[in-house]
Amino acid sequence: FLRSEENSFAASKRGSFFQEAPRLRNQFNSDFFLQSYLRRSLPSEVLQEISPDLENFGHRVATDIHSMGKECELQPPRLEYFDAWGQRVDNIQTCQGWKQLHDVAAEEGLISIAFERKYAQWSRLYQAAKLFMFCPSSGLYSCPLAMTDGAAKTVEVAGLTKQASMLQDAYKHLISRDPKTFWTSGQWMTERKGGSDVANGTETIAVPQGDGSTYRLFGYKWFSSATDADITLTLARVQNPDGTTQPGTKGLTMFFMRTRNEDGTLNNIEIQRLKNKLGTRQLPTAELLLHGSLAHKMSEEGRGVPCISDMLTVTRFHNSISAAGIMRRIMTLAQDYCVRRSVFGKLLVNHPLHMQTLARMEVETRAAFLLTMEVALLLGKQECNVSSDEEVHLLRLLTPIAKLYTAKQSVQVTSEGLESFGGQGYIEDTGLPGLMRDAQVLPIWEGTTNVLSLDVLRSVFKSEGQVLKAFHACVSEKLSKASSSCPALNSLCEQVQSSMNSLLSPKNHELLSDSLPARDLAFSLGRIYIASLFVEHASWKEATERDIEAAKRWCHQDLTPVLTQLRNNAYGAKSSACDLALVMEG
Ligand code: UCC
Ligand code: FAD
Repeated sequence: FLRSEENSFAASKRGSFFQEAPRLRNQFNSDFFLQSYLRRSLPSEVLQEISPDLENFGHRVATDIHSMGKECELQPPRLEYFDAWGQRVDNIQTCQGWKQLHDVAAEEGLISIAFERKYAQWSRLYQAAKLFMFCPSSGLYSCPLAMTDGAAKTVEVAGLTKQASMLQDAYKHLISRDPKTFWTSGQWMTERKGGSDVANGTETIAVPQGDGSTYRLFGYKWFSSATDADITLTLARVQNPDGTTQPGTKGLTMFFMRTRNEDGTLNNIEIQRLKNKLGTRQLPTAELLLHGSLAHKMSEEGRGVPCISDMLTVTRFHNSISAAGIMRRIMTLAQDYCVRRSVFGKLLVNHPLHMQTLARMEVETRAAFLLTMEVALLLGKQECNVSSDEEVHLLRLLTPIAKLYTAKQSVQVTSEGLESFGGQGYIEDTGLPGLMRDAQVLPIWEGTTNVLSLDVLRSVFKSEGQVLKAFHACVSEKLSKASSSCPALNSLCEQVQSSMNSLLSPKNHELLSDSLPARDLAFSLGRIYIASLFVEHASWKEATERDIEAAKRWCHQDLTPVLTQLRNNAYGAKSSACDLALVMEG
């Protein structure tokens, strides 16, 4: 036997090698791409003014905010149905970290920045940069914030000028920087019969109280993520005097509701149960019974869906920010890990095959970031009334495209990211699996991939093709500017232009008349637009060789999968029948 001091696996010792964990550094200072993008996109005086805040926040999301988020993961919400004396209370117990994140959100201006508009049309980009760093550390507090932002926007658009002081008051709370007065909002749309098909799925009825504005709601909301919110926007069918309601989308009206009464009790809401979910466990997602909840009509009768669409635009934008943020986070950790982990005699960073894998993730991450920030710029312009008609159309088209594209990327990149840590990537205590579980919801909520692909078609039809004209004009302009300022990009720009021209050629208009190609079309539009953003960035005066390389790599993939499928006859009736047969075989 070896003497115990020579045996490194004696009971009192656990071996001498311990792998260093990946380190999370300041998420602003260490993000080269974020910094260079902001330098290019913001006026220098704006950047100079907001940089100290971004730097400070980049530090916080890697330190104290990160700890709060971790606590939310480790101590998920619990539902207490009854108090000690048997009274039904339906209290959602959340951890200290969750409560602190509420205060952080107010103090850091995560909502207010967008509405104060101190930096005019760049305010949304400033907000997006903060949220991008925040969401992977936020313990999913980013979710109620998305809905709060969406509610503030909807109240601003629908109510501030003409409606009651109640809405003006709510607006002040939603955009407050004071934690004591800051409110969050929910968005209660989904019912048992339908989350996508809200028009046919909504069973909730609104019984008028006789004053033309207040109603009592009766129904069952099947998913409510911000159950501990102060207010919510929701849909219901107004009951006619004879007890009937109008079916379909024309029967839906949007309502504003306080979740609690003045005395703190719930507004005739019973929390039936918390959902047991794959991820997003930090969130108190619940099923709610509304049994006479007092609500205020906010839209015109029958205009609920178009009215709540203002909220959807903002929450879908947040979804894209979260997707891009989660991708950046796993990338940054994988990048750090590859200089700490040695395998087969050398560090991971010295294994070209490993670096090829990470480089592919990096290109996807940059792509998601560029597309999301483009939406931020367009939204900021629209809100400051400085958009051209073309930019308004573009915002309408790119919002669903960015949501559906980045959500799918985030699932793929977080999965690859976990693998880049080997077995450790699968271990809960590292905090890594949570990123993947949380990413998996991004393509589902706020409209699934197919539903958003159909929304892309909706935007085309509704604008009589103007959104595609705007798309073509904007991409062409970016390409032509890029190739004249950076000749090295000429052939790349020509290639993208030609892909876009083929895609949007009149002979392909049939693609827009059917739902079957909708998904591939949306992905094609997404890839082409991202290509134009890559070359735009690569042609900037401070661009690096890596920016040009990233643009090339992006453009060398199939930019128009819809045309590839078209050539393969994938959208004919025969192919459709085969789809059915393949899926249902046996
Ligand atoms: O999932 C949810 C919350 C999760 C947590 C949030 C986290 C956020 C990110 C944070 C990350 C950490 S809340 C539930 C979300 N639910 C959805 O997204 C619903 C998905 N389904 C759809 O989007 C459908 O397409 C519907 C419900 C919009 C379809 O409704 P309709 O009524 O059947 O559709 P119609 O008939 O085509 O449209 C009715 C009207 C039309 O206007 P008018 O009447 O003027 O012609 C449409 O143009 O609504 C208009 N409209 C829109 N307008 C429909 N969609 C839009 C749109 N996107 N933008 C503008
Ligand atoms: P379905 O509509 O039944 O979809 C099933 C499948 O059919 C999907 O793959 C979909 O893409 C596909 N599909 C649907 N329609 C079409 C079509 N026309 N053509 C082709 N394919 C189609 N909702 C809220 O209102 N508030 C919340 O706070 C909220 N929080 C949530 C939190 C979590 C964690 C989750 C998972 C969901 C939450 N939701 C919330 C609900 C969410 O928005 C819905 O689940 C989502 O919109 C999908 O609706 P559904 O579940 O009814 O699926």
